[in-house]
Amino acid sequence: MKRVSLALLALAAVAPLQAQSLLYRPPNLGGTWVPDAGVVQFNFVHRFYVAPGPSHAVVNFPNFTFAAGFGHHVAFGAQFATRSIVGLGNGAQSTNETQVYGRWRVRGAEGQPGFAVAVTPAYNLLAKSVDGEVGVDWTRGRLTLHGAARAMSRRLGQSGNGAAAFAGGFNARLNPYVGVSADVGSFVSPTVLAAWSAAINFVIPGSPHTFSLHASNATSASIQGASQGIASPKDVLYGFEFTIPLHLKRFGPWFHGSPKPVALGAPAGAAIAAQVDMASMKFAGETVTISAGQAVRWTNRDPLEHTVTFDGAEPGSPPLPPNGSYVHRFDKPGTYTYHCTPHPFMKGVVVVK
Ligand SMILES: [Cu+2]
Repeated sequence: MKRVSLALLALAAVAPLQAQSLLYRPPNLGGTWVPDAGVVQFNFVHRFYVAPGPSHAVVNFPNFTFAAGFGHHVAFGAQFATRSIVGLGNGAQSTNETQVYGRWRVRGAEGQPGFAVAVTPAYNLLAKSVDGEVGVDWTRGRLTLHGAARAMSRRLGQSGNGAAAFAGGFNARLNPYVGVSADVGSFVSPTVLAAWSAAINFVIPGSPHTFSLHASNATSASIQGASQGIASPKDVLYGFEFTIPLHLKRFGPWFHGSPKPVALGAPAGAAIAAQVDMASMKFAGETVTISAGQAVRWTNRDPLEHTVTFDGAEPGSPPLPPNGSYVHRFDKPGTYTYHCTPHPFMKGVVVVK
């Protein structure tokens, strides 16, 4: 079915490359990253280690980020981690961490030279903590530097005290498709192991996707999770991130068709002297006046079929589909009344002088 295939095309990533590129963000910094308006960003981070000994079991640390751009440089989103270090501290009932957040990029734009600043208020459901981050980045040529200041009302595992953390990092772009990045983030006091990461980042050519291969010791991407590293049982996790922007307008045909214009009638040499829209089950402009030899164009703006059917002998239109138009030339002076066959209460008049 055509509408489904359009959506599949969107998922098959034929959209042009836009923002939200890992060439402009290291693995553990949200930075000033805001999806464009009408874009839902889905980022998938997967980290793991292989347990030593006879088992060689793979222990996984998946992370998901969903965020939607609402325009005006504002986004709302959520992050989910199923084996978060935030959940390993005292007082945690679970390792399933959810952080909901908003982000407003106050100035700057991704990939543009100069400074960008974003504020990120958040709530960490696992820590029951109101968190926040101010992120700053500075781009010049191939280099982007990042800094972040973080605050939490209830740091998990530390007797419920508030806490502050700082983070910094960089991206260096080797060419338009490949870059390297690294970052470090740490609580101020009491200190635990700082979080760090190092990555090689790729733009997948001809697609809106970016991809990174990285090493890190952070188990989640939340404000708290990106401020501390895991020390045991393994102090290095390897993994990747994959970014998927979904452009909602590509799914438009699922919700409201936008049929192609269809032109009917249109006798040769007809000068169109009046336009009549068929909208909201009415002929807009019930009476139009033209001269003999001129034409009227009717355009159907409704999502259902209408006709232009004359009450006299004048030939009328076939059913006009949504977005269809019909042109009819009037050669003789007179008053031509007409209606819509499926909706006889829709009436109009053409006066030809
Ligand atoms: Cu009608």
